[in-house]
Amino acid sequence: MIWAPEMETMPRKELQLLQLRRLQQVVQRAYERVPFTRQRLDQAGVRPEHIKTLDDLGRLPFTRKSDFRDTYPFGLLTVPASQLARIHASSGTTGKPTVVGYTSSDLRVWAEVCARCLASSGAQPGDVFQNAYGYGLFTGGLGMHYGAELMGLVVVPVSGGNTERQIMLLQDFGAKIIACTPSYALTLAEALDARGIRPGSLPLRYGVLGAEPWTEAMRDEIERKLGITAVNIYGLSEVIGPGVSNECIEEQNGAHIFEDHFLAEVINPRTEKAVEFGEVGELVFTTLTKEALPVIRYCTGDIASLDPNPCRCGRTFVRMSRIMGRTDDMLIIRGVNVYPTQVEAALVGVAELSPHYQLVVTRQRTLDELDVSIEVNEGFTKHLGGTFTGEEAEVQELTTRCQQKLLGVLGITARVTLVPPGKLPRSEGGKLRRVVDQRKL
Ligand code: DLL
Repeated sequence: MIWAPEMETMPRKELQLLQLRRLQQVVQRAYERVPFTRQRLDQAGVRPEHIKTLDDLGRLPFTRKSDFRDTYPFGLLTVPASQLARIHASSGTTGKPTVVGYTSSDLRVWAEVCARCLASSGAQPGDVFQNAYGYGLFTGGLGMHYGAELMGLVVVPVSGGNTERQIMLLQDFGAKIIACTPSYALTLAEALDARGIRPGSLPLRYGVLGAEPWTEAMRDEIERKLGITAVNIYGLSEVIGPGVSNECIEEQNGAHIFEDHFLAEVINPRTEKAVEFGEVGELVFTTLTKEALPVIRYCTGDIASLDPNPCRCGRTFVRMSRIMGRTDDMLIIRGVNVYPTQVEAALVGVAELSPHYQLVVTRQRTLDELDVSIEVNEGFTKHLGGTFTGEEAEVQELTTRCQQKLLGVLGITARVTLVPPGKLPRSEGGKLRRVVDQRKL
């Protein structure tokens, strides 16, 4: 279902007028109230009244993660901290977290976009919704919680982790829709399997999965193992949290960006110029309705492309591709750009393997080495008589096959290690870190 049809199916021309009006207001507000932003605009020689068309967006300076760090904790707010209704924070790469604040009006907008996400993921008012995103400073849990309440779902606020209890609640409360990270969805699938619970025996039908990168191959695994339709939800704290975009169940092919609230651009991160629709680059967002913390041209570090083609679901909002990687988790190995998701796309789905893998990058003197560990599945272990040691001819053959696949996709040779089922780290409820770059340590 479409939660807000008057917005989500608005003709593009009308939408652009709305966006322009909101953009003008937001730039004005930030310029008047945030000394940091005023200084940035002054330096760039732009004043709010210069924004006459949507194309003038390109004249505004970018905002970056480092700007949050430099103004920690409240320097980017348009209101005194005493006027906030809530504060969230996400872990920064170094030391201090990235802090984001919301007024009560912001919380209403946030609930609205999260309600839209749930509706486009298959939820109907009255459905039981198991919310397995972490509650707390992380935006996932509370963001989805209020969206779900707004749309009339029956919320089970279980938060992340505690798989035993998750399963009991899935069985006893009969959630039809679940929200969690894709890696945690796999953890749940495995736990159900280990207890001999057939997914078909549960009322669970839909998954709203995101907060970390995943691939189509991973979607296939999750859908098959949990017996659900899984869609991708995207968002980030600096822009609002979950609810920036969400796939529709009709197409499951790109997440509609809620463009009445968030203006999207894709730029080439080197030249900082906008790229064409369909071309891959860095996602940049400008918030159009946020009060406490409007962000202007926030460079997300997330790599994706935009698709303006009409969608079967009827929404007129552009769709963004999956996040193909990040400008900063992009590994450069022997001069070649490598994204962990490329490894996932190459190996997940190989019949003998399970979807659990880890990348370790090391440097022997001057040469970078990429080690990819991936688990074989139970079937393969059984086929070897249950004694997986890594030395059999079949193991050698499979290793070589994986190496060749990786070479084909990455263009570099990786060392592949097949490991027995259950040996690699699992998501314990939140985002899973799949890359260990020992070159930096
Ligand atoms: O992860 C918000 C969120 C919660 C999104 C629940 C979806 C569901 P942060 O902790 O600030 O916020 O992390 C934001 O996570 O810049 C991306 O790199 C990554 N990310 C979020 N969603 C996706 C996704 C939340 N669907 C950062 N695919 C973003 C790939 C994602 N990466």
